[in-house]
Amino acid sequence: MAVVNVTPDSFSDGGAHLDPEDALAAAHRMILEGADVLDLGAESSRPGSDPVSVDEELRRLGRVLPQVLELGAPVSIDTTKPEVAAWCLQQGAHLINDITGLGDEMIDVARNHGVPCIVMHMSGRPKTMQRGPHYEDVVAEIHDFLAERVQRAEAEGVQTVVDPGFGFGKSLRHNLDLLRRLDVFRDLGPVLVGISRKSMLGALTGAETSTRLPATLASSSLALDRGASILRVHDVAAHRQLLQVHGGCLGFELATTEPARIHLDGIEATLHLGVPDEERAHPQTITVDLELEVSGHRGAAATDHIEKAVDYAPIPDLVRRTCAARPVRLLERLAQRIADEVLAHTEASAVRVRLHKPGAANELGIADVSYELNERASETAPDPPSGDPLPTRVAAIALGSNLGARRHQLDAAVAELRRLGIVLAVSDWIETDPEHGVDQPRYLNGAVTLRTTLLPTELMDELLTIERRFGRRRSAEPDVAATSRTLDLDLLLMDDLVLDHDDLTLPHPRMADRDFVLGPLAQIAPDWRHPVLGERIAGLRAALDGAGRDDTSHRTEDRQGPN
Ligand code: HH2
Repeated sequence: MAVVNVTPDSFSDGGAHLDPEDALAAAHRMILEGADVLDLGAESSRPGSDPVSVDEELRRLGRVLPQVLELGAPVSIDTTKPEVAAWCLQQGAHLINDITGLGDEMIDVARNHGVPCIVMHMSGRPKTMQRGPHYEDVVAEIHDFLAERVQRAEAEGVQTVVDPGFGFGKSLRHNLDLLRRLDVFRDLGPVLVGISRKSMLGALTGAETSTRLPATLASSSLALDRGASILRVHDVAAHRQLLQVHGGCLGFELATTEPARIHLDGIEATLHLGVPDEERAHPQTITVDLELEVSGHRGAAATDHIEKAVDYAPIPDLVRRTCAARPVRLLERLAQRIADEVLAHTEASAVRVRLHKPGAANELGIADVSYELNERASETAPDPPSGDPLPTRVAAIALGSNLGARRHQLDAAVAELRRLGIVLAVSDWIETDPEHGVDQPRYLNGAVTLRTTLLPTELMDELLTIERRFGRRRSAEPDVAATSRTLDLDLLLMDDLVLDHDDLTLPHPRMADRDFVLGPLAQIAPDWRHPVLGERIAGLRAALDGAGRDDTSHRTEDRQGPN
């Protein structure tokens, strides 16, 4: 769980995210770094802090919550006020984090919206809580308090996560007792721990708030060992690494000596196959069965986290593309190509490829001829890779965004494009006015050239998937077409291909009229010739300039890093 404080006075990052754009950028960065939940708070609870009014808390949250929700990650609201929680849940927030131990009114709000709650223990209130805190048995007393609140919430059908509340009305000794005996709380359900950068770490190490990451990681690791399920942290990337080591270690404990096997049976692929030329001239369909030997499953077995599982979803497409890439005479050669591609593009340590060619030998009374090949990665991954490489094409892609954390969305989209091939060049991000003077926020635009083995329609599908991941809805409806967008990706050119399919036209039909497309593209591919107009991109740009483009609407926003 990543902390996003839109406060001027939080103890660890006071004011850093008060500006909505900064908060949004931080939230987006944390999601990319691997945060599962964002905890959005607008009232500091540091010792000695003053409470804020409902109106002020709502004002701070209202400036960021809708945009943060659009990022698509679950959002928790760190608030003590039922009115604030209710408003945020109406907007679409997903859970409540109440540091005051979930009063009955807050339980009602959670029940009415059907959301879970984090119930935290605090002794007193932030203003005075650190003045001589006292317990007979800190662990037992806090356990009893949380048990009572959990029972009350459960009676109303509200799910809970418990949190002993490190630093909230506790001395260093109390905090350390709670951490050492954290496993006591596990009978109450999932346990959340928020020690990140807190003063108990300063008391132990003498480190200032901003340099407490090593101490935080040590405490997070202890908490995980004692059964914590959720870590509330400021430094997401560092904790992602910590969890990877933790999960890997657990997985190693669970490891068996045998690798796991994944079977993908019945992948149908169309290709030109056969020894006689006339047989190869016609497309035919074969069936491919794969068995992959993998060892990367252990993290998934240990943690139940999807991102630790072996991702087999792209493999059928890889097989189909390999089959379709070029004609082949023998099943033996085709099986070798498939094995090479699968081993090069997956973490499999070995692959068994079985090819079925139904009806191949009907005249011999054989219904199905199959050929099987076993390859291990070490044997089949010579450097450079064996086999003929898949053919590649260079694509030009336009990027645009006028909603949310524009820069970060565009940077993240470029990172996604790198998964699809080799990004050859990235233009500057250029700020532009919306097309046709539509009343919308201004855009950031740019362009990328990408070398890829994907076919044009496959690349187009990937671009649409990336857009959807960033929350973009495409529609033929004019009002939707004219709405703002978190991310817009347009396939402009692919080599010198000219296509006019139902769902894809190349070159992009309106690229030559759009300065926000030609401007960035002319920076990175000035000599690329438009395959229909026959003119260089730089020439098309100059022609638009001549037609009276409004230069004042453009300014260079930022230079991309090394490509
Ligand atoms: N700690 C803080 C705030 N909210 N919620 C839970 N459930 N558990 C915690 O330990 C916890 C919390 C304090 O940290 P931070 O938000 O960084 O500072 P501030 O309260 O000063 O904004």
